Parts: sequence; C-alpha cells; structure tokens
Amino acid sequence: MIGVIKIKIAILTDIHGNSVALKEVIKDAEKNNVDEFLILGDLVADLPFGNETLAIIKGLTNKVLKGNKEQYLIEYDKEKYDWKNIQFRTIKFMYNELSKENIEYIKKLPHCMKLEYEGVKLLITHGSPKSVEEQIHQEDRQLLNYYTENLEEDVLIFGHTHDKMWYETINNKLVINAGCLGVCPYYVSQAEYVILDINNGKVDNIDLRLVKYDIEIIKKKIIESGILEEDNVLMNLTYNGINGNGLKRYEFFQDAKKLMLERNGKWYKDDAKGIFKYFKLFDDDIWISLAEKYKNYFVF
Ligand SMILES: [Mn+2]
Repeated sequence: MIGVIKIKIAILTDIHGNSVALKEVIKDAEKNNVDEFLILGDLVADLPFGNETLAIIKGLTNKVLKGNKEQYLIEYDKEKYDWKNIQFRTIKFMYNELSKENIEYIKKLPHCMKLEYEGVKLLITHGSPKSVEEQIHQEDRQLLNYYTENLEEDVLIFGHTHDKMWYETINNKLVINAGCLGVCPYYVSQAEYVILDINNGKVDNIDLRLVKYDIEIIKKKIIESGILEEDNVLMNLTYNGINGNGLKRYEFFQDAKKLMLERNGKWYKDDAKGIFKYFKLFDDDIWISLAEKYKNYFVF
C-alpha cells in the first residue's frame, strides 16, 4: 500500500541582507515541520549583513534564485564602475563587503527554477518569468493573464514587488506572491514568508506567515558595519521601512522621481549600460536636498 505523501515547503523571498529576520523565519519554519526551503532572490543588499545572510542560505538549501539586487552586483563585478554618485556608494559598499567566494556564488544563481513535488509542478522566479526586474502586482490583470494562460506548471511563485503576500487562482493556475522577508514595509519589524502544503499530489494549504524579529539588533549591526559613513540616507530609508515609517521611504522616492522628471523628462539618470540598465540613479543634488527635507524621520 502506498502511503499519503505530504510535503511542506517554505518560500522565502526578498531577504535583502536581513540575517536577523531570516534566522527567526527559519526557526518558525522548523517549528512548523517544513521539509524544504525555496529562496526567490534579493538575498543581499539594502542591509549590510551580506556574508552572514549568504552563509545561512547556503546551509539551508540549494534551491536559490537571484534577484535584481544580485544582478546589480553581478553587473558591478564586470565593470567595477568608478561612479561618484552618492546613491551608488551603497551598492559599492554591498559589493565590497561580500567575500570573493560569495560573489562567485551569486554569479551562478539562476533566474527561474522548475520544480516538481509529487506531481505538482512549480515555476519559481524573483520578478517574472521574463525578467528579475519586472514587477507583477495583483492588480496587473493583463500581465497575470499573460503569464498564466500558457503556463506549463501548476503553480507560479514570485516576489520582488514587496506587496503584502497574496495568492489567487488564475486560468486554473495557482499564483503566489510570497511578499518580503527582510524589508517588509507594512509592519514594524516583521517578516513575511509562505508555507505551501502539498498533500497527495495537490496543494492543500497555503499559509501566509508573519514572524517578529528584534530591530534593535539590526540597528546595532548597521552602526557597526560602517555603512553610515558611506551613505546614511539609503540606510535611514531602509531602517524606516522596517520600523513603521515605510510611507516616508515611499514619499522620498516619489519626490525624487518627480524632481528628476521635471528636470530631465525622465525619472532617473540616463546611463543605460551595464549596471545602470538596472540600478536607477537620481542626481546628487536632488538626493541631498531630499535628505535634508526628510531628516526629521531619520534615525541615524
Ligand atoms: Mn527585487
């Protein structure tokens, strides 16, 4: 007699270097008897604890994808741009903090992965099946229709948008956005991740989980990392994002885009080669003036 086969899969996306949140999520997943971890990219960059984060990930699973943040670092590795823009200092810092071995590790990560568990076929990606950068929001009905109508697999899973976790059946396919683990802007120091239960050849439960972590540890680690001497603006915006002030982070970027658009007719600096195809920069003076405008919301 063949027994009923059950498997529990934890889906983690958009860790962004938050090793503190990652450790808490792993504890929660293990308490819930998870058999397998899938990690959907944006492993590092935003918070400067990249090597620690990658050490945990490597010990957890080899089912790991790259995100747009890894793509920035891969592009930077090719050219080693001597770029003076203030906003770029963060990406340079994140690159320089990673070990050579970890740079080689992220260079080998795939953009998509096809998996099969007891007859249930999954396609996992960071942004979309086409690109690490494309965003799929739940209101983008045309895009969702496009990616599900000819989908070979039963389930499409992604992250990248930092929208609240959601799932929906579209064209008979299960679509899951696994939210954001490391810099989730909707809660104070809480991480999102998803547990998928596959039972006897069917998905029979989807658990959207929220896990608390200690933001004071992160604050201390940010100060120790030295990144604040490079660019305290982006780090303040990131910290605000996980500390209940996510809206200010959003407003800052909306202001910056508006000012760039007024000045250049385009919301970012036009250097469409290498890393700058992906990593969008604002003019330094706009960045500095907004840092001044928002300084009352800054912690560092
Ligand atoms: Mn992303």
